[in-house]
Amino acid sequence: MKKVDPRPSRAIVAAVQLASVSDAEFEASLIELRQLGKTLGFEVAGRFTQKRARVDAAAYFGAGKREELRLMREQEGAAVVLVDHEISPSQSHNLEKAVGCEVMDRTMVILEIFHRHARSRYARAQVEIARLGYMAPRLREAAKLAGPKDRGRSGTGGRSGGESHGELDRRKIRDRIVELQKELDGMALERKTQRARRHEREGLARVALVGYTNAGKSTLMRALTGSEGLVADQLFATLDTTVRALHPEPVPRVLVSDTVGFIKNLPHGLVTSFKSTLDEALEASLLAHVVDASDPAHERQLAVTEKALDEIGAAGVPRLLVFNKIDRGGDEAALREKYPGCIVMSARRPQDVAKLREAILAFFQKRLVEAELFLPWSAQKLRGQIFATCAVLEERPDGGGTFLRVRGEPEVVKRLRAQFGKVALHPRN
Ligand SMILES: Nc1nc2c(ncn2[C@@H]2O[C@H](COP(=O)(O)OP(=O)(O)OP(=O)(O)O)[C@@H](O)[C@H]2O)c(=O)[nH]1
Ligand SMILES: [Mg+2]
Repeated sequence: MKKVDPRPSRAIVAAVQLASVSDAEFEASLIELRQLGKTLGFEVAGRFTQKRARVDAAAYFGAGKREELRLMREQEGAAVVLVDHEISPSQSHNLEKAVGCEVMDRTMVILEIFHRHARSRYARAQVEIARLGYMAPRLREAAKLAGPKDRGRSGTGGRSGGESHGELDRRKIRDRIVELQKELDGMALERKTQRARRHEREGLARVALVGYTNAGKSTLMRALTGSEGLVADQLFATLDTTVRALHPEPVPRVLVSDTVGFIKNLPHGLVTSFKSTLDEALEASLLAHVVDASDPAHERQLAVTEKALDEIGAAGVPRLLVFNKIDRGGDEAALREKYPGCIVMSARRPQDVAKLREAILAFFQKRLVEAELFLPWSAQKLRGQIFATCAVLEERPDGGGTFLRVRGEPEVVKRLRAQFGKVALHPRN
């Protein structure tokens, strides 16, 4: 059996600081890359930076710096260099040659995390498409660098005569992407039907927890719903949207969804998967935007999240701004002044979670409407549905059935009326 080395591989984080990037921004980004590296299981052994007007076209760092980086990585015994930019296949190849170890750019690091954390069939397919899209041009580059020698080399099998290794791989990638996309389209349809059914069953009051990665969304989800979602001090612990009812349950119920986190410079291929994963969140009537108040970079993180929300079409959805982790740091008074109406809290304090719950409930209570419905004896089996989706304020027998005075989401009340028409249900006023 192969022995697994228990020691984590060592990595160096490396970046060129462009003239347009402030020191603070540059630092925050490197710290984030370090966290991304840790999430992948690397022990980050050092950092290496260079100021430049633009990155070196051939190998990202200039020639002298490449040599310095090689020495540093040898001294540190690092097995990989993590680069804080998306670099081209040839830059990556040349840099690897110069420093003598594997180079992963920011995009590849994020893709790898997504790959490892994807659980559902849906998330897996999304991430695989993004990875294939990233790999395709790199394979082309590798084939070019390998030159004509590569032609005719065996190993892949099933290759038709005259086709080079690289061409074959590219064709396979294209086919696989088409196949995956078909699978995804099917799943998307299925999810849509499921969502519609759930709406019918459970009503429409829905709040989505959104925000930068590691802000504490899943922790709040657990605290608000009493569920056991995955919480981890990692970036992108959550990749799938999960939905649970607020617990203890108010009437009508409120559903809470936990969503994938945002990050700056999200790889292009993943933007699409974010969109579909977030579709569910977009159907929420309220977005609780969770921000890590203790992170010195929280303002930038907040801005990245807001921009991403705009891009996926959520600009118009009402927001509740939630500054979390205040027990770890952050200036509560300054936050309250700068963001009126925000909630400043710690997911670790039950009384704070209760306050968040109240704020969410208050939002939904405001929207509720009251209606009177008449339910004939012949339609009593619908009682369950009414009780599940509305608060029943009064109930009295009346002639051939029951009058119910209910309070519920406007859409739910409207649907109850439309669904059963005047025969089974008579709304009054
Ligand atoms: N001190 C402190 N730590 C917190 C608080 N809320 C969450 N955490 C910790 O922060 C880390 C990230 O929490 P998660 O709930 O996984 O964050 P997330 O937003 O779901 O992250 P992703 O799924 O990666 O996007 C975990 O280690 C939590 O225990 C808080 O209020 N105070
Ligand atoms: Mg999470």
